[in-house]
Amino acid sequence: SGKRLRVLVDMDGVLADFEGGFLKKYRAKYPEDPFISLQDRRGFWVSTQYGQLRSDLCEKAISIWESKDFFMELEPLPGGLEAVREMAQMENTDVFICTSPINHIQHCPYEKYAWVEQHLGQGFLEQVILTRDKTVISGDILIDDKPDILGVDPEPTWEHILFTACHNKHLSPPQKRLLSWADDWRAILNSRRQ
Ligand code: BVP
Repeated sequence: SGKRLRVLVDMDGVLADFEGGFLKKYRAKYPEDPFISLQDRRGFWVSTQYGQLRSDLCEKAISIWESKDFFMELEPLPGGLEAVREMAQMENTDVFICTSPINHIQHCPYEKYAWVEQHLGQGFLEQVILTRDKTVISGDILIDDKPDILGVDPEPTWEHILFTACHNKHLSPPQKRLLSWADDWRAILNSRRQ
């Protein structure tokens, strides 16, 4: 009974392996340069940590995700596609993929749609929301690996569930966590149903 539950699911770091895809392509393109292992990643912004390692590495890092096929070729994270498909089949449940494209617009927005089409099917394109400001999107739950999700609305409607990633696992966040897609995401959804 009650109203429908709207779940917003982030893409990079939640459904698609941005960190793994980045590191693999960075090491292939810049084999002579230092890199940061996933275990040593700290902070949401890969470019910031690479810039701290050596100033020229910031723009080298950026060149990786600005390249054609970077977003398209990201591997799905374990269990993510299955979870989103299951959510979409649940009664009184609407699921949307809510993701922020990079400002280098040549490839990323197209490839994000193409990735969803390839992995979840053409019908799922109806569920894609590209926005640079997630606070203006209304929902009951936002599952996202970014610790601080800010925008023009100081009081978003959603509860942010922090999805654990290499860059946030050492934090003590105010939010509830989802440790992985093997964790009990169904209980988190049920806790928000009325
Ligand atoms: O499209 C991703 C990659 C990009 O920011 C977007 C984050 O989207 P959400 O996961 O919040 O939806 N991105 C960009 C940089 C640096 C840019 Br300069 C970065 O270090 N990490 C990162 O994810």
